[in-house]
Amino acid sequence: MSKIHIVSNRLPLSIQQEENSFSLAPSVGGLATGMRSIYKEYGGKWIGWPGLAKDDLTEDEILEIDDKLVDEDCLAVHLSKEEINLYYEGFSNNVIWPLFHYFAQFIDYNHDYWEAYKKVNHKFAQKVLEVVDDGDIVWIHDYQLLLVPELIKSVKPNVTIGFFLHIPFPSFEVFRILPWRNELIKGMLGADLIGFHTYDYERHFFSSVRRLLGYEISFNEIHLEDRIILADAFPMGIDYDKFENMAKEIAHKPLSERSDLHRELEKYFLVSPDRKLILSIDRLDYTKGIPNRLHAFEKFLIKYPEFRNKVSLIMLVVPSRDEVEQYKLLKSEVDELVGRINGQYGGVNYTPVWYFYRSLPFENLIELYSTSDVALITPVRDGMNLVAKEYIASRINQSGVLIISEMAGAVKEMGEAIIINPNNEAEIADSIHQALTMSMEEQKRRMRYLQDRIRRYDVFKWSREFIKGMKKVEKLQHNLLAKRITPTVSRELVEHFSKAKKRAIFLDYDGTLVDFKNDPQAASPDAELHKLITALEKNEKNTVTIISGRDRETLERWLGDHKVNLIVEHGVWLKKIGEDWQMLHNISSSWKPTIRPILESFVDRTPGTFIEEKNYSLVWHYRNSEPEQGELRANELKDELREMTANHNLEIMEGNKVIEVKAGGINKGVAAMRFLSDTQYDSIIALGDDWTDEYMFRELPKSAYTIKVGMKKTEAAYKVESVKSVRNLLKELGKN
Ligand code: GDG
Repeated sequence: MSKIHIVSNRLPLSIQQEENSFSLAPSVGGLATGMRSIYKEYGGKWIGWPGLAKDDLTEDEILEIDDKLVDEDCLAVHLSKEEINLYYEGFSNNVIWPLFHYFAQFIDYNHDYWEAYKKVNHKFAQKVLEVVDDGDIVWIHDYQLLLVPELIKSVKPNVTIGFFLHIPFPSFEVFRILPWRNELIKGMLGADLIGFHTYDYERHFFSSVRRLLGYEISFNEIHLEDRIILADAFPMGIDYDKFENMAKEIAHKPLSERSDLHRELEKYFLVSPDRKLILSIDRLDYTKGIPNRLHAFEKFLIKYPEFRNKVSLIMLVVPSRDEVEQYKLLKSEVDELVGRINGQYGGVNYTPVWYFYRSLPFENLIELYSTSDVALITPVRDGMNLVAKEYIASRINQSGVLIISEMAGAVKEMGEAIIINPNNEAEIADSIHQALTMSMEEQKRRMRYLQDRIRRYDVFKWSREFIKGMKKVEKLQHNLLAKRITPTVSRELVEHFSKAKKRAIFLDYDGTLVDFKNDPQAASPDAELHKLITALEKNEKNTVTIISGRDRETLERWLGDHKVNLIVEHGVWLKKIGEDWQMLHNISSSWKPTIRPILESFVDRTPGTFIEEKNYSLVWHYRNSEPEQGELRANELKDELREMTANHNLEIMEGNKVIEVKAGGINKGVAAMRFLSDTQYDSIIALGDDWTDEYMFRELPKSAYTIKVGMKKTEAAYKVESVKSVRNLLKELGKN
C-alpha cells in the first residue's frame, strides 16, 4: 500500500525540555488532530520543525530528540535561530501572511528573507526525499512551504503531491505585487492537487496561474505541458465530537467540580437574570478585526443603552508574534480601547469588556463557548476561522447566535448565522442587538442547520475527501499518460516506419512543429525545422503533408521550397508537390460581410485581440487578451455566432485561443482521407495538437499512428509532450 506522508512547518508535537531529558506532548490543534489519524493509518511520516532552535541544542540532544520522534513516526527538520528568524518570522509572517491577507502595506521586502525561505524549503524537501518512495502520497501544508511541492516533484515525479493552503489566496491584483510571485506559484504547481478553504481562493489562484504563467485551465484542471493538476475547495472542519462531548461533560459536572473560570462566569449571571455574554476568541493578529469589534461593541452600548450593565464582551486574545512591530502596535491599540470602554461604561458590578490576553486550557475554552449567548467573529480576512465552528459544536442545547464576518472562509458554510461586514461598525452594533433579542425558537432553528452541516463535514471527513482527491488526480493523470509514447512504442513505430515502402506523414504546423507565438506571423520555421523536413522529404519513400489551418500565402512562403504537400485552411486547399493550388471543396465566401462586423465588434471591445482573414474563413485571435476576459468573450462570441452560422451552413471551430468561422463540412479528416484516396500507403503517421486535428485522428485508418501533442484527452492512439518531443521523433524518422 502506498504511504501517506504529512509535511507542515511544525510537527504535531511539542517538546518539553526537562532536567536531563526531553518529553513529547501531542499538540491539540485542529490540523494535528485531523492528520494524526491519517499518517498513522497509512504508515507514513510527519515531517516538520520540532519547535526548538538547533543552536540551543547539543549534537547529543538533537539525536535524542530525533530518536524520540521516530517512535511517533515523526522526522525533524532542525532549524537554526537565524533560519527561524528569516524564513518563518521573516518571509512567512512578514511577507506572505500580510500579502495573502490583503495587508500589502505591512510587507517587508527583504531579500534575505527570500533567500532563507528558499533554503529552508529545500531542507524540508530534502527530508521528505529521504523517506518517500515512488507511488507514495505526500500532503504538504500551508504558506511556509509553498516551494516544497515543486522541489519534490522535480526529483520524484511518481509521487502524488497534495498541497493545502490554510490562509486565503489573494486576488491577482494583490498577488502580483510580490517580486517572487512566479517562483511561488511555480512551487505550488509541483503539487498534483491543490486545496483551498473556499472556491474564491481557488479562482484567485487560477487567475494568477493564467496571467503569470499562461497555462490553460478548464473547469478545475490546470493543463501543464506534461501533467494535469487539480485544484479544489475543501473547507476544513473540526473534530466536532471532541467539542460536543466536552460541552456535555462540563454541563453534567456538579458545581463543586467546576473550574474557577466557570464559577466566575456563573457569578456574573447571578447578578441579574437578563445578563448576557458575547464571546470572541482569536490570536492577536491584525487580520482578526479586534479593534473594529471593540468600536462596534462601543457603538452598540451607545445606541442601545438599555443593555449597559447587562451585556459584556469576553475577549480571549491569544498572544502571537509579539516580537513584530505591527503586533506590538496592535496590542497597545487593543489595550487602550479596552481601557477606555471599561472606564467609560463600566461600574462597580459591571465590566463591559472582559479581556484575557493569554491562552486557556481546552476545558476553559469549552466553558466559554457553552456559556456565551453570542459569538462575535469579525476578522477583516481569515482563511477559514475554526473558532466559529467550535462555538457551534459546543452549543449542546442549540441556543446561541453566531455573528460572523463575510471575510472569513467559514461564512460560506454559515448561511444561518448573522453575517456582517467587519468594516461596518454600525451594522455590527445592530447585529449584536439582533442576536441578543432573537427568540429562542429562532436561535434553535438556525443552530440546528449549522450543527448538522458542521458535524457532517468534520476534520476527518475533510482529510478523507482531500485524500480521495489525491487518488482521483493520480488516476486521472495515469489515464492521461496512458497513451504517452513509451520507449518501446517509439521503437515499434520507428521499426514499422523503416520497414514500410510507402509512407504518408501528416504534420499539423502550429503547436506541433513550432511553439505558439504571440504574433502568428512570427511563427516561421527555424533552421532546425527546415533541416528535419529536408531529411524526411529527401527519402523518396516518404510523402510529407503539412496539414494546417493557416492560409495559402503564409505556408507557401514558409515551406514552398520544400518537397512537401500543403493542405491549408483546414482542408479547403491542397497544393501537391510541384503542382498548383487546387480546391478540395467548392465553397463560397459570400458570408464574410455578414460575419466580419460581429468579429470586429469583439475586437473593439476586447483589447489584444485581432482578426485574421483567410480565403474561406475568418479567425478571431485572443491569445494576447487578458486571459479571463478572452475566455469570457470567446464564449459570448460563440453564442452570438451560433444562430448566424446555422443559417449560412458555416462551422465555428475553436482552436488554441482562436475562434474560427468557416464553411461547414470541411475539416482535416475529410481532407486527409481525400489525399490518401489516390495512393496506397503502408505506413501512415499523423501528428497534431488541437481539436481541429481530432477530425484527422478520427478519420484515418486504425492502422495509422495518430499522435497528439500535449496531454489533453484525444482520439489519437498516442501522445507526446511537446513540440520538442515531436522534433525528436521526426529526427528519428528522418534517419530511416
Ligand atoms: C489558520 C488560518 C484557518 C484559540 N485560543 C485558544 C485556543 N485556540 C484555538 C481555537 C482554534 C484555533 O486556536 C484558532 O484557529 P483559527 O482557525 O480561528 O485561526 P488561525 O490560528 O489564524 O489559523 C485560519 C486555520 O488556519 C485552519 O486552516 O481557519 O483562517 O488563519 O482551534 O480553538 N485553544 C486553546 N486555548 C486557547 O486559549 N486550547
